Amino acid sequence: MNTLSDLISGEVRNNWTQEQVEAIFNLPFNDLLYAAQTIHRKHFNPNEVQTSTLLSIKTGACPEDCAYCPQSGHYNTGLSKEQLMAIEEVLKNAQKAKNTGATRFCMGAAWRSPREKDFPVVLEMIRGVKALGLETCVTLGMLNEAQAQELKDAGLDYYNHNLDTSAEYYEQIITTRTYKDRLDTLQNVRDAGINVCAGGIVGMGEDKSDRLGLLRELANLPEHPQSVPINMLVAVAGTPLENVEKLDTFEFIRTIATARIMMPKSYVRLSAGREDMSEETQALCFNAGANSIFYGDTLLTTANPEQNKDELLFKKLGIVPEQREVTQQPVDATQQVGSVGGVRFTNAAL
Ligand code: SAM
Ligand code: DTB
Ligand code: SF4
Repeated sequence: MNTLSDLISGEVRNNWTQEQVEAIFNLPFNDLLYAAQTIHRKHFNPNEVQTSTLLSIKTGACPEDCAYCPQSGHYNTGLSKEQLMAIEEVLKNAQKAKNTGATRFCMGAAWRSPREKDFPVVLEMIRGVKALGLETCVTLGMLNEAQAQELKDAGLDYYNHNLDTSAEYYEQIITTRTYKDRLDTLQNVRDAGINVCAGGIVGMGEDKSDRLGLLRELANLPEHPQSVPINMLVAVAGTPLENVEKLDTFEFIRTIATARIMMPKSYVRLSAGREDMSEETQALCFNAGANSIFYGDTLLTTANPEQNKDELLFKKLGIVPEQREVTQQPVDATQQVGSVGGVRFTNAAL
């Protein structure tokens, strides 16, 4: 039997029950934030936030039917479709991101899975971005074992692939690929030795039990994802979720805090949805253990707070962007603070 204090002890576990997750999530708000912040401080500098910049390298006309996504070809969101971006254009954007202080460059493609003819181009982009001294992340849809291995060989640091929601709610959101497909891709990424970036979206009309279920699925993976993006739905006109009821802000903050407690050593990213969040909400998310953001004026196709707004917020909160030194060492995915993904941390704020 686990007592409540066992549940919030910060032990790394992969066998959470729904009841246990619920007990954490439903703690009085102050107790929840205190527990999350206490655990956070055991593994991270509480005044540092990791910054990643996103770029859509192939936009729109996606064959999948993800109900939240402006890039799905199933819905008319008025998005102009684009072909795979030229390598030079990607590198120009990456250099710009580096100049603004981002430490990771994430390239996203609106694909079900990468096509054979495009894949070598993406490998080249990864090599090029890495050569600029940035960490690399891509999100390209489903991967098989061989593709994961090729990405690893090209030096990829992180692969983003989200579970999106609970196994139970999933079919309300996507019908063109299964939950198991997603788990299989995550396994291929993990087996190739690439750091896993996996999270989900809240505010899609799901129940609280689905938010708990998403966190349970993520924390019960064989290894906790090194990076856990928690997205607040960006409701885009033309998608089936356009008019979904907004999620209460405290439910969002509770989701972040519960993720921090259940996956103590993972980076928890306050991801999409910041454009509509007050500074105070974001500050509470950092207090709840979020320690990563997307940095730059756009996410993939929707708006993100402008860089100077984020700089100002960081200044007000005494937060500094986490500095990383890319070493080109082979990936050691042991989730140790100080060496995640072959990257050494230099602790700027200490
Ligand atoms: N096509 C690839 C895939 O889905 O696997 C990669 C790109 S996809 C846009 C990456 C993730 O962005 C999705 O899994 C989803 O979690 C998130 N996302 C997409 N649209 C969103 C929205 N409107 N609001 C919040 N998150 C969103
Ligand atoms: C993630 O979890 N969120 C990012 C990233 N991974 C690829 C994407 C958010 C997309 C929001 C909608 C858009 O801008 O198109
Ligand atoms: Fe396609 Fe990814 Fe959007 Fe789904 S989330 S429609 S797979 S781009």
